[in-house]
Amino acid sequence: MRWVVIHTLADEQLWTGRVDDASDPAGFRFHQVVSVKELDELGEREHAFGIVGFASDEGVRRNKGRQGAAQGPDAIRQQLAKLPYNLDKGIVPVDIGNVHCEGHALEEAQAELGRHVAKVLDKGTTPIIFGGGHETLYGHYLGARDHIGPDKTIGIINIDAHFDMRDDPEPSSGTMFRQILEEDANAGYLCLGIQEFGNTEALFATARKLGCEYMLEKDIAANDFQDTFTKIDDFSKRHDAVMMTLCTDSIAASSAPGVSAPSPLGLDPKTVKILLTYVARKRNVISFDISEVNPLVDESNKTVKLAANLVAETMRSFHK
Ligand SMILES: [Mn+2]
Repeated sequence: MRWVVIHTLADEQLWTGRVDDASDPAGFRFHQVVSVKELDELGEREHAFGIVGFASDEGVRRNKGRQGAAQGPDAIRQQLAKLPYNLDKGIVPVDIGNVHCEGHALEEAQAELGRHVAKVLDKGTTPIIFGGGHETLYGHYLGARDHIGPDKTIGIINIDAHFDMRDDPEPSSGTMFRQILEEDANAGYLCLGIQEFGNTEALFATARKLGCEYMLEKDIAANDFQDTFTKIDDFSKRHDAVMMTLCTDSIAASSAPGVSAPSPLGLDPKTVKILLTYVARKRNVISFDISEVNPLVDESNKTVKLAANLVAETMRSFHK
């Protein structure tokens, strides 16, 4: 039988929370400004950001991880809803709902996510994608590539403990960057936060062979971030468009236990905030996804809360 890919409108009930002030925008929280719309209702440059959820952990299942990231998009919405809306009040975010991966139809769901992302970009709106396992990134990439066309160069900056370049025959949450670099001669890959004991020597060799640029977790914050910033500057300059993706398992397990594969020696969350906000300021950054938030294995919702805060910080920094 063939599984279908389903799109659902975001539940308005997710965008609720405390009301400090019902009329003064200075007192608003996210739930008071985010509107829920169908993709087809988006106007030209009507919204600064378009939130799209990818309710999938099929890639995590195929990669033999702990499933639950399909619950990520709605959990992140619920937490983000409660945060103060300390962003530009002019053009506000819109939520166009979730693309669901039903059954094992990952490739179809990624293609559908790509159609959503491309359409949001075509409307002059910045996609903010809530995963989903890190297989979200592949759908994100399809949409970004479709939007910019085949000839422009696209650079992907990934904050991750893992390369996600496995040589498995079936696409999963561990294969996306190998897929992209093998298929797309105009794509570049910069990975920040690699754990030495999170990847085999063979994966390091694959990364080097396919031209992946990377920085180890232990080197990111050294020299007051100057080496990292230089690397990001150089990488951004070499690509027409840049996409950004955060694999939440790059963050230390003490701060982000709610992921499929926790990193005991992962990055400090404040370091990740610095990386996200630095990259978001680049003029040619076009989109962002946060992946691998798994509410089912979280502790006291702290990974979900961290994710919502990182999303808000990233949105506030976009093109600033
Ligand atoms: Mn990853």
